Amino acid sequence: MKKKIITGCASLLLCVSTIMLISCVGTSAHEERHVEQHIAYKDTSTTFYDWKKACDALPRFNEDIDNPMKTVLQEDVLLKQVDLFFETMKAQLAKVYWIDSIKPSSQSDHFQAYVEKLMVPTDAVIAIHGDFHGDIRALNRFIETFTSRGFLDEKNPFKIKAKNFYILFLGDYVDRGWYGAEVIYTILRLKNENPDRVFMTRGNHEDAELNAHYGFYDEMMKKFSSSRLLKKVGQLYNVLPLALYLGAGNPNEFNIIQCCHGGIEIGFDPRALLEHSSQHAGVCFNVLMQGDGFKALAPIGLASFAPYFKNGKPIDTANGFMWTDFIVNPTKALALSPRDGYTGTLFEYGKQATKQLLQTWSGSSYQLRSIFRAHQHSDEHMCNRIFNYDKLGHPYDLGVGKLWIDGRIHQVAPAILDDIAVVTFSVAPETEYGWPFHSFGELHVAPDYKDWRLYVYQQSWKTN
Ligand SMILES: [Mn+2]
Repeated sequence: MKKKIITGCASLLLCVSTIMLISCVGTSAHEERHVEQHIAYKDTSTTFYDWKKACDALPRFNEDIDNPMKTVLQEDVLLKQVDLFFETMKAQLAKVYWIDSIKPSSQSDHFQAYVEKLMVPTDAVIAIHGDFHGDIRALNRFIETFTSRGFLDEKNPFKIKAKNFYILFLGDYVDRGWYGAEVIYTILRLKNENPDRVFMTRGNHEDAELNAHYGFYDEMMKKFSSSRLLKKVGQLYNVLPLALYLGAGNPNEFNIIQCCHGGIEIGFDPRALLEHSSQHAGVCFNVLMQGDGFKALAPIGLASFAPYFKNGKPIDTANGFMWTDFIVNPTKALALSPRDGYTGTLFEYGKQATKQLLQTWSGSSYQLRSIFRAHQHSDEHMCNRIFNYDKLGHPYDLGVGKLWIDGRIHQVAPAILDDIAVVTFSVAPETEYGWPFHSFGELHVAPDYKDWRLYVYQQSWKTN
């Protein structure tokens, strides 16, 4: 396979494999000589290396038209990992400061709309991945990459080794690919091993109704012949936050990025959450739902969208974080979304509206800088930014879409975030989308926002 290195690498510390294409990485990996002894789970003594080997032996996506939905997972192994996750979340949610005292349950049959704010150290490194859609190979490569970088424990790559390292998954773990169960299992191994460092936001495919139409329901029934697991996985979805506001800086002057699957929740005013002094705070969504984001858009002439927002709530609640898209064309401010047939429950946000809302939702002690998200993989203009090369062979946006930087397209890696309001991570390659790249990010925060950097790993990929 072809090996290519994007220009502008200050130093190339490693290649994860000979096919890994990396635009990376200036700082050295954090070394810790003391390696803790891994205590194996009672039920899952499988090491990452055994697990990866077993997954590698499974059929590739679209390799075999009569794929029998093979798995190397046993039902009880996955089930125990899900149960362990509920215990993990029980302890985790108890540690969060809840604005207005309403706290989500650690296991629920009902949709729980909540968001969290997490302050990380100013030297934190955050590995970020967009939609997996059942691509287990992509997830295992992601783990291998950060093991090679020294952030994960080489003895047990499910365990984070570096003090300053975090992992963030942006949702859509299942559907559209063959290995949703394996992806969930692997993500849970990471979360259960590192409860304070691994975060997963909820994508629009973390939904039973979508799973019934886009493959995960069939996958689970064929692999495990049981609806018991599906019920538990549904309860798992309900425990995932809709967004994680990730902050760094000093208490009087810090920067925040909003991390979620889709984008903007127009009725949600995050200021009370973001201003709160707690390092890790949360709020159940309806508590702040009275904030009318359209009022903030009135000064830029977008009050005409206000009729879609009634009685203090959008017509259809709690879907903007999971579903919305952004308009690549920098001259368009706001539009109705084709995803809901232009009925006004969803919007596409342009440069003007997005920047206005980020500014409105900033406070005296912090700036809300950017939205880190995934989700937009059918839109021609966004895909063009993420995946395509220009006539000279330069990638437009280095595998991660950055809006709006038209004057700086083809920028040298790593990305200086500066005034980039929306960062879109791509979907893993072995899915129905069939995208030719695997890419993901490594965010380095800093005391000053001008020093934040986004490194992008990009690997050319062929599914067959
Ligand atoms: Mn999505």
